[in-house]
Amino acid sequence: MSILEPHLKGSLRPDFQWGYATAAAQTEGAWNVDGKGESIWDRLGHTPGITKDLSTADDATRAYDLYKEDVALMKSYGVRAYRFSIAWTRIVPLGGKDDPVNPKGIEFYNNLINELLGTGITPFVTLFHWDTPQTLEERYGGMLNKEKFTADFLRYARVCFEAFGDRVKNWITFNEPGVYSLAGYAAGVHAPRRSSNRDLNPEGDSSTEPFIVSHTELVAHAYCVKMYREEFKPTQKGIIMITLHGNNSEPWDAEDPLDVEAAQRAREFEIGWFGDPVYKTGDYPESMRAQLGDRLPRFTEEESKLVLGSSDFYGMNSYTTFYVRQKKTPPELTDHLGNVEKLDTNSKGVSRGVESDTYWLRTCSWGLRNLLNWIWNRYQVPIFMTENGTTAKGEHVEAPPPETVLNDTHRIEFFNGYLNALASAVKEDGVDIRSYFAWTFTDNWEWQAGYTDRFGVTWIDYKSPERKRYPKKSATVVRELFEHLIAK
Ligand code: PNW
Repeated sequence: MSILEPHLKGSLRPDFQWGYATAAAQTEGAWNVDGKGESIWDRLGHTPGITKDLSTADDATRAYDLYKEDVALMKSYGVRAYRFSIAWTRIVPLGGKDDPVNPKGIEFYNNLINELLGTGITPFVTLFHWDTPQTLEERYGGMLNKEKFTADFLRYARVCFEAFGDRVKNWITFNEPGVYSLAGYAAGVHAPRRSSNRDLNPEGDSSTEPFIVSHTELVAHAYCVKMYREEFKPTQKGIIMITLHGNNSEPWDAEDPLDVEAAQRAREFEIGWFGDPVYKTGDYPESMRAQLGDRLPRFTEEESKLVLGSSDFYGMNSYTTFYVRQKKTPPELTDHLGNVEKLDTNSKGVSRGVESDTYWLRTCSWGLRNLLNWIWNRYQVPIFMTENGTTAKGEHVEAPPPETVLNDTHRIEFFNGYLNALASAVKEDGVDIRSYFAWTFTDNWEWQAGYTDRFGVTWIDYKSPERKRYPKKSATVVRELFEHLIAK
């Protein structure tokens, strides 16, 4: 059941945008249909023994074929907006600036956008949600090559602005540059699977590459925004931003100044890494430079000027909170967290929250409110929440899913807690929040975890050819919450 707090009624602005977020590689399927090229996630999925359930995203939820049904279902969920990503390899199959554009790819997103607008749903479009063209990875190492990658990305973005910008007014350049670089180049578990761990990856260097790749993302983002603002915004009049990941960090022992400092440093390593260059200083946080030295790239003067102020709003993805304890040993070369441990309980034994079906994710709604305040105080930029949600245990069952699965109380409690925390941050703390996209619309392909992590408010029967969709109760609860929280 939804928890409608009387004192929070109408606390969100009347034009507050809400809906669900998805990504192309996790939902579309049709991986090689209608001229689509191969992405690094297609390659990963097709490499034997890599994904947790040995699955591929070849068909995923079949959102490419079923987009009309999906838009209708979303409409029935009451959404005002939908955040999806464009697959670069559908638009430019080989990825490069001189490679041909695929008209079938343009046609698909035109159809999707028109279907949404015709239904009264506002599209929020992400240009890059991790699916780098495989060809670019092979040609020059993808994002390890800043100059070449930026040029290719700009051309792809230009094609998108030209084709869709008459109707798309909300753009997101990169989704979570930090998760892309940390999971792909530090841990080496996401595509393109590089790290210093030779048991896992034949190539890579976790002590340098994550920082190089993130630098490329920031610079490519900034040039993309410059292009949009100069060439498209005057006529198209849209907004453009980057979406940053960031979980909340709290001190393990709130009375220990070292842990208090450690929690602050953890937030700087995770969030300030991108937030400071874009919204605050045009450079990386001092704490990162102090620990990483020359392994952290330096912005040229031109880059720094371009990056600072390059995002109209703060695009924010956040899921959970960790307790953070200062490490007593000097930082290792492969450390990217700020020399801290991230723990499930604090010094008093209090848990960071109820477990989900995803190892890193626990429910902690007060943590979201703290983090919203931290971001607002540090950057003073209005926030668009672009992702937040959870998995729930016990949803891996045979179809048809029983009532106990569709009545997804864990997810319902998550959304009740987080949305009331968000509304409290707006109403009581004065944080300026403009949107909320729940992750996610339907269960989907959770990257290397395959289909094992079900984040959807819609349960999917992966065994049925039509990937039959079953609404979970949380879809209704989210709607009721927003009907209550948004001012009329
Ligand atoms: C996001 N973490 O990734 C992505 O944008 C989505 O594509 C993904 O499906 C979703 O969250 C759920 O995982 C994250 O470890 C991955 O904190 C990991 C973390 C956060 C976000």
